[in-house]
Amino acid sequence: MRKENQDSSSSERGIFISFEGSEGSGKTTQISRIAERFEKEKFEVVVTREPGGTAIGESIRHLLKHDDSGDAMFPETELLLFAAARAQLVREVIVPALEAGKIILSDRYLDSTTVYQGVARQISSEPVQAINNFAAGELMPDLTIILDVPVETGFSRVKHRVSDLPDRMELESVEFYEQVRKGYLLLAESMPDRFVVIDGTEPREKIEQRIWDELRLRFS
Ligand code: T5A
Repeated sequence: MRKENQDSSSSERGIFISFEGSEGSGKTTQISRIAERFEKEKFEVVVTREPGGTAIGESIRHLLKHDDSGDAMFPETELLLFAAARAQLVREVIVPALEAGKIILSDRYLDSTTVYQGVARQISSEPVQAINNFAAGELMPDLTIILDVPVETGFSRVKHRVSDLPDRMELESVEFYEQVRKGYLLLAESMPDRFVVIDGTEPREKIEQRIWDELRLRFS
């Protein structure tokens, strides 16, 4: 785990892996497959998601995605709500699990804010970074997997979902999601040590194997 002031000599600490990508890129699908793989190897795994993963975070998720009042939400409010959900998740779930030596698989983390609120909503990077760091308490993932798919592919996958209406974020334009995709790829390019970009258009099994190979390589 990369954390300010961490005791790097401890062999007990877990591993924190986040999954990123736009809607329908296959994060949830791969997280559940990778969790199963870890469990087969007798690791303790904690799967979580953003926004959400705690009672407070799930309430904020509802507000951000489904509540009618969301229609009047300003980008700055949105940024702070995502950060608030994260602040709770980090302290209530992620840090304790890491300290207990578990593997954390998180469906999104602070890079989502950098890309969605920073790049796509065009909030300037200074407040976005400062708020991200404050909420996360400087806790960064050991590895971030980006599942990259063309916007149309993600849209068509999400459209075929059994669930009913699109949520507030899913009503955004194609251009917005083009920015999201571009934002992720630029971020990965700027921090190749932490990020791995995987082609999310491949069959599920192939992507799973690619992720597993990467995890074995990095964390043997
Ligand atoms: N957000 C979030 C911000 O703006 N800022 C932030 O800081 C944070 C944390 C979260 C929303 O909030 C935004 C981003 C989002 O708009 P969410 O419901 O959690 O909302 O949305 P997503 O994380 O995008 O979840 P999705 O369910 O839409 O996408 P996934 O999890 O990437 O995709 P998944 O696995 O559910 O798969 C979608 C469909 O595709 C199929 C699956 O079976 C499923 O039907 N599929 C494949 N089909 C073909 N080939 C493959 N390889 C496939 N993999 C999966």
